[in-house]
Amino acid sequence: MLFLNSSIRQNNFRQVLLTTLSSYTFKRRNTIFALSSGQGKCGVAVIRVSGPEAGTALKKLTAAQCLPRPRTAVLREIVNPIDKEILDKALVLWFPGPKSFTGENSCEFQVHGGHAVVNSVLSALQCTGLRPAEAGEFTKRAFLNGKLDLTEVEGLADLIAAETEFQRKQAYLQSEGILSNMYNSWRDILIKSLAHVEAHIDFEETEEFDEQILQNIFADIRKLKAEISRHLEDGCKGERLRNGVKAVIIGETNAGKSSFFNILCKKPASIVTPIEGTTRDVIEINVDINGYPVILTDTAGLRSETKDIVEQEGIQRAIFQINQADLLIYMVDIEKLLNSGCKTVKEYIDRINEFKIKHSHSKETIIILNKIDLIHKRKDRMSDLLDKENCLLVSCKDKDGFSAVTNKLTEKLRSLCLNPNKEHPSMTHIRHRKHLTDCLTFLENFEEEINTAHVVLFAENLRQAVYHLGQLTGRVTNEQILDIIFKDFCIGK
Ligand SMILES: Nc1nc2c(ncn2[C@@H]2O[C@H](COP(=O)(O)OP(=O)(O)OP(=O)(O)O)[C@@H](O)[C@H]2O)c(=O)[nH]1
Ligand SMILES: [Mg+2]
Repeated sequence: MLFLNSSIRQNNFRQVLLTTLSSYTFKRRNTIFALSSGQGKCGVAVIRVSGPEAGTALKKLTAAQCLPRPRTAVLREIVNPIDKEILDKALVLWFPGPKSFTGENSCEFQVHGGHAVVNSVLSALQCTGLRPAEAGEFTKRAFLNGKLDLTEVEGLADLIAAETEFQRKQAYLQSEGILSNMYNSWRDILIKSLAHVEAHIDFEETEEFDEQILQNIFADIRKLKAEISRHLEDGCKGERLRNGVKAVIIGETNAGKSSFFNILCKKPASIVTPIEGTTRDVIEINVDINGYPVILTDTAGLRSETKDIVEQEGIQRAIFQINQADLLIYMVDIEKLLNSGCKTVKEYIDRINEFKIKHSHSKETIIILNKIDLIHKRKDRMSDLLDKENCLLVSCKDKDGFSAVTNKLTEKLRSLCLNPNKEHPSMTHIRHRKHLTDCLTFLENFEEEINTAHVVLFAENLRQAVYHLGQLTGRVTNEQILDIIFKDFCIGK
């Protein structure tokens, strides 16, 4: 029978202890409070309290001898504990730890949402010796008390920040532990393998060791390595969905880029004039297209003949944007196309692409032929010219052809982002990619060592791989990493 080797146990214990000690600072024993609903006038505002004194504070502010039933909303008068003046009548809730969001004793006041009411209750809480919470402190306590791991914390932050339906869906799944479950199952495989290898080291000289066990470990690690590699090769879809797809509108001057941009943004964000070279700066607006987040970008028209140095700078910026883009929207003035004598749209685009835009061929591209209102009589000529798969005909003037544009954009966005699902969760942060890549490197080293039969090196590589997976979920961590993750939360969460 194999037992966890003592050095693994010591290592794990040390990691847990270090994490715990650094977390249980004096600050953490304080009871904290904050307005958890948004700032500003509203119907109901939620004030949250967490820490050992939460129950006492609740009793003082409700002038009550005993606490309400756990997790049951009750209507109470809220008083100033010093002069007993009634501040408001509110719903209050009592959440004894560990069955609370933070894992600590907590309570909630659902007061009327005016500035004066909220401020008076916050001041009353401060009078009882509580201190205002820092940004993300409730969630940090939930993490430190083992209620959430780091990927769940990140999911929660993303859920609060989510602006589109698919961002919400992805963030919700992550906050519910879909990534943690997968990473923890991988970590379990590694820990089991490490335990066996360590046992092999311990018993090798004194006992007969079953070689088959090592062979099974090699097979498990090979399988896990393939699984992690597959997960890493997701084309950054989860990260793109979280951050927004960068869609850059490019093309010649006067093609109608800014007109098109304004229609998709539903506001006149970019200046439109008949003068060539109107747009110079890069203009970005976040838009929601059928649940996908898009960073829509308008750019200066591409032309080489300009002597205007401001426009030249604008063109350089446009080229920079093209290289950053996930999706290019190429605008063409259809009248110019028909007058060009080109046989296909592609030939026309290649001809005007004097800027030899790098990588553009490898990027997802939609070609928009604009100003069809000007060529109605010549429409019959169009069918020979068009690459029907990739060209869309629109008129920004008449707002014609835009439902096809939305459909095409949605189709492209679906392939650029993941449609979040439980079966194949995607990484959403660059941090995940880094730790998984480091983990994989040690698994690759492990495989390379197989032929050398250096069992001590097997163990060291597995230990490092476990360490990097631990960093991913926060089983192994340090204050610096925590500060980076929690600083993005608002106060009261
Ligand atoms: N007839 C017609 N005119 C259009 C259409 N779309 C845009 N225009 C006009 O074309 C001119 C140029 O439009 P913009 O949207 O500023 O073009 P742009 O590509 O952003 O131009 P630059 O910023 O100079 O590169 C303006 O006078 C628009 O009103 C269209 O569908 N039909
Ligand atoms: Mg423009």
